[in-house]
Amino acid sequence: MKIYFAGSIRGGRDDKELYNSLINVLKNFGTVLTEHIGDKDLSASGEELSDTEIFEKDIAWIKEADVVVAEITTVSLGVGYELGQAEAMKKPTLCLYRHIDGKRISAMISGNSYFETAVYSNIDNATLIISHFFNNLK
Ligand code: 6K6
Repeated sequence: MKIYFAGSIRGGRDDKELYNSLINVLKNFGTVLTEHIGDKDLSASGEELSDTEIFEKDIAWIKEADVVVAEITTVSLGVGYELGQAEAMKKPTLCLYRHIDGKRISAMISGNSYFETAVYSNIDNATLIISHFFNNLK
């Protein structure tokens, strides 16, 4: 099972430790192609690859992946784009987010029945949601 994990980079790195915890949970279900998303040393702008190389590599990884899991609490244009690509490539896709007072996730995600979206509040209930997602894959 190859898993593409998506999380904000230039959209903001406030949740990077959470991404790392989610990636560790996901590793129980397969190979995470995008472990760097949880890298605590990755700054929002400091990157070694050109933007074209990043784009081409990530699109190839989405194609290669069996499933896509995204943490969407921190709004990210890149994650939104990846979700659109995941839908176009018919990849089973789980979107996880945390409730934040006064904030709502985009209707383009919550209003799209293609995506499985779930609210979580800590790594334990995120783990249950992730297990349920993998156990119910067709
Ligand atoms: C090097 C090491 C770690 O990251 C880098 C370089 N940057 C990126 N590398 C890989 N994927 C990236 C990078 N920047 C953005 N992305 C992709 O877009 C990721 O797969 C994320 O899910 C998403 C984040 O988009 P923004 O708009 O928040 O940057």
